[in-house]
Amino acid sequence: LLCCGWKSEGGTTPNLKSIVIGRCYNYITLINPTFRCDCEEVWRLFEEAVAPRSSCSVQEKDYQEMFSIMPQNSPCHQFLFWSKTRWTMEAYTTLMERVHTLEDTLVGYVFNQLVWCGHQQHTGGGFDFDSCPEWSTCPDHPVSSLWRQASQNFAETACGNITVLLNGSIHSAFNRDSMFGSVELNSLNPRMVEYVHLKVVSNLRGPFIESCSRGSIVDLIHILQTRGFRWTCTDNDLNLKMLQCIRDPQDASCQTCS
Ligand code: ZNA
Repeated sequence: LLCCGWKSEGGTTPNLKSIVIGRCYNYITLINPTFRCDCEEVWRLFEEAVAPRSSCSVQEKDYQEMFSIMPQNSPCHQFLFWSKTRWTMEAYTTLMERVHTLEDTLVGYVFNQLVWCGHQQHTGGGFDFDSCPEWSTCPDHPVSSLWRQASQNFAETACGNITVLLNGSIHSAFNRDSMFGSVELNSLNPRMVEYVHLKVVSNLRGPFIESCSRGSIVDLIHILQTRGFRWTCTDNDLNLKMLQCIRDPQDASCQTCS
């Protein structure tokens, strides 16, 4: 549509095929060289799941074949879950060793932040690079379906100590409609998980809306307790605060060591 100007937004990510295959090779070559995977086959099975279907009708099961060649068996190190805290998650995982997120698995790494969908009406095949529907307007959205399946697989294998990063500057920090609230929490196994460590992180200048003792996080703690998880909850994790202060050293709350 446009050459060399601003990209049009909202459709399938441009160069999707090159990005998917390239990230896959990057993962198996440089990030996790012990991992075996046929990256061309990943693309083929992905395209086969998405392209023939209209943009609101790709279900988790349609990705089944692709998932079968992308095993998600992570060793039992520190699993990290997050909801509405992408920046914090990225900063935290960059600096902390042995913290494992869905984005560290092959499928999470390959599809992180990509957008894709088939054409809306008929099914002549191919991807729609001009526009894709919002998640909220279709339950069988091709992107959310893939993440639901990936998130379920990831949470089912979670073991040991797991950490959950939640956003204290919003209402419903724990949202039953989010991936964490609707998929991951239900897939955690209390017999495999030692402790659930909740960390609530608010913007330095607020607003300070939810905390370990306020709002939806209280409900989350109640659910964890009922399901037999051991848990802790921290409102002002010093490591997270320091990361925020590296980004924003001028903030008044970063002028003292507290
Ligand atoms: N890496 C990703 O692109 C991605 C990762 C996308 C969706 C889910 N995940 C998993 S689920 C992630 O590893 C976390 O463990 C889980 C967080 O999901 P959440 O609780 O729903 O939290 P969130 O912050 O609302 O969503 C996470 C990411 O999903 C966002 O950063 C967006 O990239 C994407 N997303 C969520 N809702 C929408 C959306 N993208 C487009 N439209 C939406 N309505």
